[in-house]
Parts: sequence; structure tokens; C-alpha cells
Amino acid sequence: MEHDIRSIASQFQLDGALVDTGPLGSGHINDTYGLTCRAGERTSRYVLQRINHQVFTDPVAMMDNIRRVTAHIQQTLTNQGSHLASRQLTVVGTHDDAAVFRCELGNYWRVYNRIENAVTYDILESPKLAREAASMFGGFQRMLTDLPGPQLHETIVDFHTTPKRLKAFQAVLARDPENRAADCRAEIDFIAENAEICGTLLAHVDTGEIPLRITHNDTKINNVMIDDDTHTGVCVIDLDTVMPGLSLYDFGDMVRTATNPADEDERNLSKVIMRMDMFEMITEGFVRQTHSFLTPTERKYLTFAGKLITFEQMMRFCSDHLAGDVYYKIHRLGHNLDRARTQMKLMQSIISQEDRMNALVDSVFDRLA
Ligand code: GN1
Ligand code: MG
Repeated sequence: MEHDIRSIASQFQLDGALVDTGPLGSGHINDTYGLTCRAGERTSRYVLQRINHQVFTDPVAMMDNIRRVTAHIQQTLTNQGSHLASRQLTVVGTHDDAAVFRCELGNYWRVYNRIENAVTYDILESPKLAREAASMFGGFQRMLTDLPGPQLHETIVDFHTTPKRLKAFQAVLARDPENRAADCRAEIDFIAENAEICGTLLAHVDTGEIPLRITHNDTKINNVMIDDDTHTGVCVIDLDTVMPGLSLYDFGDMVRTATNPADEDERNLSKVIMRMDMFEMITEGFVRQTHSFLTPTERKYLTFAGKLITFEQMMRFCSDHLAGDVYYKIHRLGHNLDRARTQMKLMQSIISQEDRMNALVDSVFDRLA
């Protein structure tokens, strides 16, 4: 679908005349465009996004969360005298100062400032960068521990309720609408064999040992901007799923995305492994920021969370393959199955190193806490 980007952009408070637009980013859900505007000598760049409202059914509530969260973070960094205060995501309003614009086709659009002099990495090469990225996500959680009420909206209900992800998988498998179950026997068996882990963290939420916090919930490592020159973190992006959640889910998704040196859709599975040096660094980065508030039970389940989130993601990709690719953008036939397979391989690699990972978490706490 071709959108009239110029006309949509004209709804927002941009500085100057729009001189360039083009596609941006590698997200699986929203559509993203870069905008460049010029006013005299001054150039301003923005990010325009079409919010996928099949996935985020209440874009206005979502943007309400994002405005509160970004304002709070900016205020916190300003109070700390941090030079990063001016390099955070800011919502650019429409001429009526609304955070979303609904076009005549019924699509929802938003604009952010573009973070200059910084990039994201899909795959992290250096352990130091991994520590930095994890520290950014940990710092994000810490800064939101004192976000004033009311509670944030739940932008996707049961987003990380893993037992429900399992149920959804089982339901689509039972229907097998595209006759694809035959393609993924090994994956289906693997999910059945590991299904028992789905409810483990939630059982501890019920007893109060694991609290609900404000969390990011999509801590793919490419959701941290890293400064081009200093190679240090600038800000956390993709705030669509910031809502009440478990700190452990954020750590788990970092394990999933930062420890694996291969792409999420890599077909050569021999490349997919959990790298211990990267695990050590993300643990260090995250724990440094969060040890003051993590409970003993949260601490105990850090490694487990990496396994759980990888498993959950595997079930989600596998479900979407069975359903006929209705949720994630795909770029080839079988794309979601390829993605499910990397997750399964990564989870096997985590399982084979789980004891060592747990020991390493303990040693990081001894060192830092
Ligand atoms: C989606 O497209 P992106 O990077 O924002 C998904 C995440 C998955 C991720 C897997 C709202 O994130 O939960 O972990 O793909 N976001 C949503 O790559 O479902
Ligand atoms: Mg996202």
C-alpha cells in the first residue's frame, strides 16, 4: 500500500519544509519512514510511523503511555544533569498537539524526533556494546520505578503471558488452517516437551515474590541507540509495549537477542548459539542498574527468563507460520518457520549451558551488589 507520506507529514509540527522521505528500520510490526525537513540552514530529521492498529488496537492509549514515559525520562535525566537529556525520544504532536493522527484511510500515524549521531545494531559484535545496551535497558527500568500514577495502559493484553501463548499455539495447531503442521514436526514436539516451563514465573507473581514493574517488554538489542563516536548508549526506543510487566521479561529478551551472533532468521543453524561472554556482559550491564531493587526471586530466575522468552518467541513464530503469516511481516515463504527454528536452536544452546549461566549470574551479583 502506497501512503501519501507528504500529506500525512503535513499534519505534524515539523520544523521547516519537507525535503526528503524514505523507508527506515527493520521492525516486524509498524511501517517506518524517515523525514528530512529544512528551514533556511537548519535541517531537522524525524521518524514517521504508521502504527499497526491490528496489533495495537488503542493507539491513543498507547501514545498516552509514551508521552508520559518519555516526559518522565527526560525530566529525570535533566534533574541528574545528564547530557543525554536532549537526546531522548520526543513525541512530535499534530497541529492540535495530538500524539496521533488518524488519516482518512483509518490509519494511525505518529512522529518522533530522530536521534542523531547514533545507530542501532541487530547483532552485537563486541561484549562492551552488549554491556552498554543492557545497562540502558536496566537504567530505563530504574528511571520508571518512580513514574507517577495512574497505572500505564496495557497496550497488548497478555503480551508476555506465556501460558496463553502456548494455548494460542495449541489452538492454531489443532486447526492447522494452511496444512503446515507437517513442515514443523520437530518444532511441535519441542514445544510439547518444554511446555511445563510456561507458568513458572507467573506462579511467583501470584505469591508476590516477583512484582509487577513498569517494563519495556520488547528489549531486542536493536531497540537501543548507540552513539556513533563514543559507542555508548544514548536512549531506548520502540516504546509501544512499555506497560506493567516483569523485569525478567526484559532481561530475557536481551539474552535472546544479544547473545546470539546470528540473525533471527538465519537458516544456517550451526551459527546460532548462546555466547557466554555476551551473557556475562549483559548480566553485568543489567545488574549494575537494577540490583538495588531486584528481589531474590528475580535474581534467581535471570537465566531462566532468557530460556523462557526464547521459548515464547519460538511459539509465537511457529504459531504465525501455522496461521499463514498473519502477524509478523515476512519477506519470503517459510520466513516465520526459519525464525522459529533459530529460537529453538538458541534455546537448546541455553539449556546446555544453563548451570554455568546461573553460576555466572551469582558471580556478577557478588562482584557488583
Ligand atoms: C516484534 O517488530 P518489532 O521489533 O518491534 C514483536 C516483538 C518480538 C519481535 C521479534 C508488538 O517486534 O514482541 O519479540 O518482533 N512486537 C510485537 O523479532 O509483537
Ligand atoms: Mg516493537
